Amino acid sequence: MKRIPFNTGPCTLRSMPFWCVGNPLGDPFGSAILPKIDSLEVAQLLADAARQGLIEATSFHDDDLVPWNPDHPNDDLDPSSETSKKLEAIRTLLDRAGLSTNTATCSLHGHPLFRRGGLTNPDPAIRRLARSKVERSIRIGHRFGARYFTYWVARDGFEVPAATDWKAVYAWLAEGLNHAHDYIRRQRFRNYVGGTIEPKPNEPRGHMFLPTAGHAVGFIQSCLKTPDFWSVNPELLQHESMALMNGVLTVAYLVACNKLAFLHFGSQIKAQFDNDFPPLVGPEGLKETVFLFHALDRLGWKGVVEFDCHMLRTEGDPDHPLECRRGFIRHCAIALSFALELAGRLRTPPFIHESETETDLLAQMALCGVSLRTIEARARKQKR
Ligand code: XLS
Ligand code: MG
Repeated sequence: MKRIPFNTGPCTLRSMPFWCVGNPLGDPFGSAILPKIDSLEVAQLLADAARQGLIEATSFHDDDLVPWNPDHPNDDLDPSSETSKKLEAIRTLLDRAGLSTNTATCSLHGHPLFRRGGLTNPDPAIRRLARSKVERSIRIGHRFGARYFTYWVARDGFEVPAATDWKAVYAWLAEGLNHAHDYIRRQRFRNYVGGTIEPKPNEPRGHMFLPTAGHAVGFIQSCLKTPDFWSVNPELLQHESMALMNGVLTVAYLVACNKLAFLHFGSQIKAQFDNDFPPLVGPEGLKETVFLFHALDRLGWKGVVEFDCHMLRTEGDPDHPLECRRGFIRHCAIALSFALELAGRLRTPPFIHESETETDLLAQMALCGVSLRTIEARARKQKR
């Protein structure tokens, strides 16, 4: 299989997380299409993709790798536990394929115990449990040499404003994130270059407490003890588009604030609930995606592009659950290279024309490999 070039422009490393490859393609109105596969099988698919030159890194939630039992929150510390053995087996597979770990994140969304949130759960016992699950995720991330610890806002939000303790929620959130930072420092886990916040505006019903990149930066600067430790990983186009934000502006803003850690990358129909289309797939988003990479290039930002999307439900093949997942990884890699290639075409001036309309049209012509001269020549020919 041909290697796919990627290391042009802003992208230094491509990461494909466990949760994207393992995803069984259920949605609120339809059950899973693919059988769930074991984390070792996912690791094997990722390792194969790395050998084929499609990705260089991965990421995971704790639960993507090993199950969590609230009665044994420190099982990973016992080298003879099933958890430790499984983690080591996965690590060996990834190491042998040369895959590094971009970020470790804690699943505070899946387990029914967290149905009223994780770090902002109104029950202090559940908040404590959430913090201990964060600690375990941080330890797992350390084992894999993860560069970041990520907090995705997940179910920390509200469905009923009247039932929300507005005086407390942001203090709880700050307490939880400060705790994550302190734990990393106390344990002297030097693999972590920092923590990231991944904002998201809503889930099918709830509003989330950190809806956009702007909210996340404001929270980091004003409410957290160590603002320098924290930055943001926006999910583009998805999460910002859900709130009708523009991804180009989001990355430019985050770079200006020195808060862009890495990208979560996929595609999205504006104002819909999280589509998680693969990059460039679906009915819209091409222009925004290309201009987003173009902006990053002009700003001189370089970093990890992490896919965060799912294959189309129509492409889930229950009879070939591994093959269709391989295809999905390859499509993501192709889409990223395609977007970078198109963004590279925009580098050629002239761009800043007196007319903004002309600037936009010329930029898009450069993108599509069409020149004004060809269009005018064709028009002249038709007249004759
Ligand atoms: C969901 C999020 C999630 C995070 C990882 O919408 O994108 O997948 O990125 O916790
Ligand atoms: Mg994401």
